[in-house]
Amino acid sequence: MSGTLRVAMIGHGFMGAAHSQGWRTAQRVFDLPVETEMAVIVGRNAEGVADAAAKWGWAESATDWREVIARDDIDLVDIVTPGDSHAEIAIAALEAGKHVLCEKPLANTVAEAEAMADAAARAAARGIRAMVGFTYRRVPAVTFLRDLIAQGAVGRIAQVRASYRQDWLVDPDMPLGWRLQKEHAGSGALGDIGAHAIDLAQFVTGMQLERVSGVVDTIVKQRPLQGAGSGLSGTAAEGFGEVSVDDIAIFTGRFAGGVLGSFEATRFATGRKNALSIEVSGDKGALAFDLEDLNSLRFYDRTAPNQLQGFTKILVTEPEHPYVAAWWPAGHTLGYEHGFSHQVKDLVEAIDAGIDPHPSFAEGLQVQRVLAAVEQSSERDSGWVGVGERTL
Ligand code: SOE
Repeated sequence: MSGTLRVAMIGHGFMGAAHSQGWRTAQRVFDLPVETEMAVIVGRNAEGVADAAAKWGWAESATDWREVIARDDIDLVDIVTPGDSHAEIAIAALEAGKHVLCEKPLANTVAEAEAMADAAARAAARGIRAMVGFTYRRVPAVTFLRDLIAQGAVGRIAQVRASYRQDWLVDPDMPLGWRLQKEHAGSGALGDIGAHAIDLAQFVTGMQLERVSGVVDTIVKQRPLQGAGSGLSGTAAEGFGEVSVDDIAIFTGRFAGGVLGSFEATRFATGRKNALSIEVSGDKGALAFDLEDLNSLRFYDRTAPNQLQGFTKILVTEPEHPYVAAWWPAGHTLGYEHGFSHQVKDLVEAIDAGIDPHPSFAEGLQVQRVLAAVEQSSERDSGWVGVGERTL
């Protein structure tokens, strides 16, 4: 690596915009140990990717990711494509000696995720780092919630509730974008947003899911084909196609140590736009977070005098809170995009320090195993499935 970390980003959809924001802003806000350079953005559509480069601040655009990965003047590859290409690109990049940041879920299947985790382990032995983009870990209120739990604020954990609820599929005219096609996305609400809820629950509690029991369902089975645009912003064209993924996933999970968790991932929660929420209940108190109110936490202190008990809203906007000091004066709020800058900061610092960043590909693989186990439980039509039992 030169004194500068030269980044290539593969993909230029919604996540491309979000990650670009992170690369552009992190180095201006945080005192990073190495400079970062937005060297090249890659996409199949030459015109579209050139526009993205100009708009988001990439020095160059290109259409062939293999050529870009082979370049000596690239140090890190950021993968923001749909899940069906994560494994191929990430493994090739790691083998070419590039650090990798890969969007979630890590892959579309457990087998792919295993191959990626193996490649990351081999690369780590050569000082090459890999990280998966579960960005919500880096919302200051979430990181702070994790810290509070680790410090014992809720005491002994008794129960965990995690859900990620959206409503963009309630509209039957919403076209059949790649997120609704199994061959591109792997699964539906389960992998796209349930993966975030799983990662968050395991991250904040420090406990891993060992068994799950759940059910997935598809409410609208056919949708208009997608015409212009792509992903979440595509428009409908003539004709209909089959939805091959779940719209809703609901499951219970047993963490190591026996604690129970309940999970919900849905794109049919009418009125819930982007509600990722988690609540952890313990014998000393409880902590809750909701992405729709992301600058705060709710804390219930069971050790307080009875007459003072009740959930208290903590504003996570102070310099003592994780990441916050670098931004605005105390009391000023942050939003969705800031997690992407925090992700860049933590990744760059880990690379510079020569340590493996988190969430690692091994952690991404474990989430993938949970997703597969939920699907298997649903296919069996009831009952617990061990995480890791399904290998595909
Ligand atoms: C769409 O469901 C989506 O953009 C997800 O793909 C992201 O992972 C999530 O952060 C927001 O919603």
